[in-house]
Amino acid sequence: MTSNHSAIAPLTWAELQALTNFEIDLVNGPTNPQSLLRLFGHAESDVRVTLYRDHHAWCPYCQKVWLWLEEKQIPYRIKKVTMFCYGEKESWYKQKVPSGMLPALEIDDRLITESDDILIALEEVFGPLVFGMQDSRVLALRQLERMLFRAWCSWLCYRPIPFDREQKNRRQFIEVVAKVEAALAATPGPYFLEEFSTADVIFTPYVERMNASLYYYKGYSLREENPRLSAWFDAMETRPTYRGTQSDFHTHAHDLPPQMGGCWENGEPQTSINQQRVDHGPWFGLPDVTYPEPENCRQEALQRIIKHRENLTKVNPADSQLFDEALRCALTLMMTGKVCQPPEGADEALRYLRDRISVPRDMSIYAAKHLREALEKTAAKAGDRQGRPLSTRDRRDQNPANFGKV
Ligand SMILES: N[C@@H](CCC(=O)N[C@@H](CS)C(=O)NCC(=O)O)C(=O)O
Repeated sequence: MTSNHSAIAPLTWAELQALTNFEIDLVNGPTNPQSLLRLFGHAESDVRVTLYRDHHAWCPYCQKVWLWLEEKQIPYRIKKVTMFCYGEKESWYKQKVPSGMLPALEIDDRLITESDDILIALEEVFGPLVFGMQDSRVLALRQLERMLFRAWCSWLCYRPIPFDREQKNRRQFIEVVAKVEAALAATPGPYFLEEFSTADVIFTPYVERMNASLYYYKGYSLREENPRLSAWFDAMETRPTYRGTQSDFHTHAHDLPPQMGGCWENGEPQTSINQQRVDHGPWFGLPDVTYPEPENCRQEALQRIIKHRENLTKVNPADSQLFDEALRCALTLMMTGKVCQPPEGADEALRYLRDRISVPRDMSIYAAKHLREALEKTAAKAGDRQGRPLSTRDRRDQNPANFGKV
């Protein structure tokens, strides 16, 4: 393997470490996927709730319960479980929940499954999140959310045969979106009811996944084409709770196919443009986020890579030394703006990682954008080979067993 060193050598790991002091308080600080205990200033002895959710911080039904607990600031523990498409389900969890389905929640010694039942049980003990799950207006909105979900699945996940089915599915989805726009317009603020409430929590997981998947597979920008939904997304992004759970287009576009049993792209020119953008950048400016970028997101990305660099090296198909040097080139660029010539083969190695950054599991949305950009710019200096393609059947390449399971 030959190396084509330029005048600027990549920083060493020690030099890189000196450039970040990113740290958050996992127990009492902002919402984030790494926490295993959340106290919100309470004592540990106050904890009555355990949430069982996926390692990957991807499961939409888990996001719903997660967001609710964070909004209500209920002290809770988190136990992480592997989803089938990422790896082996833990046997201790199968003993507790034989179906292996997530989320599950314990309040004191009572085990509850099914996300809506979980929210109802939580309300019984801790009170509603402004409006309760059984409130007549929330019930109507819950039905609307399921209607939107079904219209989305019909459009995204079923093969469009006969050929006019695609247009029909699109029309049907847009008709339901019009009902959602009308529901949002029925109150003066940006949320579904007079103030942020459980109704917004109910819509969050799938509206986020719809925004990503329809942009990528259908060339349709839900957030940009619908003013009320756009204002709703903006309002959600003012909430640190939502920011902590928020994913990006790349993660959703490539995690949905194995979960949904396939996503059908419509082959339209706008779809190809959007796919190119989500997969190859530029990632800044995509309608997956609009709040102003926090100052320390490069430091966050660097800290997360440093923490997992040995595991990242082990799972990368490239030679370890090559990957180590290539990665330091990318991180040097991200932190200093200085370009280093990466070793030969860095294009495949770095793009392998670029395609496997999972948001929010690995880092927050802006940190991931900076990292993807630095990996891509550095890879481009080595060549145009892409990394091993992502499977649409499973995501065992993301097996949490390879990452110390946190
Ligand atoms: N109706 C259930 C649906 C839960 C569900 O479908 N969970 C999926 C993840 S999104 C699951 O646990 N699948 C098993 C697995 O992937 O391991 C609820 O609302 O909680």
